Amino acid sequence: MIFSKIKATGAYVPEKIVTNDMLSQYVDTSDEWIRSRSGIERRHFSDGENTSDIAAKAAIEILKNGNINPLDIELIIVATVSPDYTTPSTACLVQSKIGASNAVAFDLAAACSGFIFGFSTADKFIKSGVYKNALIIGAEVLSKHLDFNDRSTCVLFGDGAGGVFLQASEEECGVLAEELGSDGSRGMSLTCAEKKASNLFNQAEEAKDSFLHMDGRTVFDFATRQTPKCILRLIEKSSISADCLKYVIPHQANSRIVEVISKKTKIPLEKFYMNIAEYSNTSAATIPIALHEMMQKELLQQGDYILMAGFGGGLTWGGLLVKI
Ligand code: 4VN
Repeated sequence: MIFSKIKATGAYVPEKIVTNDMLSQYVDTSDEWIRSRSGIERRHFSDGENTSDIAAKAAIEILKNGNINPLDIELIIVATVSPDYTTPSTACLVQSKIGASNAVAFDLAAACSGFIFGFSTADKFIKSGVYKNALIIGAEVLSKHLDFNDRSTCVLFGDGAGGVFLQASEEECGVLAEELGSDGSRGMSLTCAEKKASNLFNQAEEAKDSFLHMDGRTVFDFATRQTPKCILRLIEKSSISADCLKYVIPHQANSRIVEVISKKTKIPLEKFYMNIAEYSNTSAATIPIALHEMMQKELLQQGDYILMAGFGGGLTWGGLLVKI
């Protein structure tokens, strides 16, 4: 049996830090409001770099950390809902920027679950023997889609990129169990950049804007109901008990949601890694940025079991139980 081992991790966030206080000079909000309702203290905003630029910087960091030659990369998946273009894909732009000319590259759109869906997809390519390795990156420049007149949403999101390099391995490691799901019927509660069907013969009215719109209540309720179920099912499916988990890495959407998930799953809050204070919600990038930070802090060692859980736009959810 072939497994997909995490050979290296990496991340990159734009240098520009925007604190809650800085934001409240432009938006009718306050540090107190943002901090108490979401756990966010600051976020990083692009100063002109686009999604492929920050994704490529994260990729270069991953290659450096794993001492990997870009020409050896066989598959590149970029999970993003804020691509530079519809085509070329962000993954193709990254391929070119890092010189991975032997790789096949494509984007995957699953919003906040994108990194989990991408990791799962790459794992199947590796387990089937089709590819021996894969670079999976979650990258978003959400600041370009924020409506700074919508104070309930624009304070919650930021920019960043992170990822992993997976390699075929004979030892039991990588994805040991997974639980992915979608509910398109509730998809309209989180939308970004609608494109209307309009042409010479059928002139639909233009889409109003390309902003990220969120019905926070609905998405919040979804996350607090669906994510605990997903985590409990995932643990049940696997042969690993919750006590054996070193850490849970949840999508960093809101620290209060994580408190609910902890209560409902009876997994102690201390096991949930959180860094939303620093980066806010970077959608597909939150989980790989957190994973890389944990590796750098040496919070994770070979053989440790972790559970990663994404949930959000689509609506989608996905959990992976991974052995480092
Ligand atoms: C998952 C979730 C969220 C999300 C939804 C709502 C929300 C985050 C609404 C109420 C507000 C505080 C903030 Cl749960 C977003 C995504 C997208 O990645 C995924 N915060 N809030 C308040 O308290 O009034």
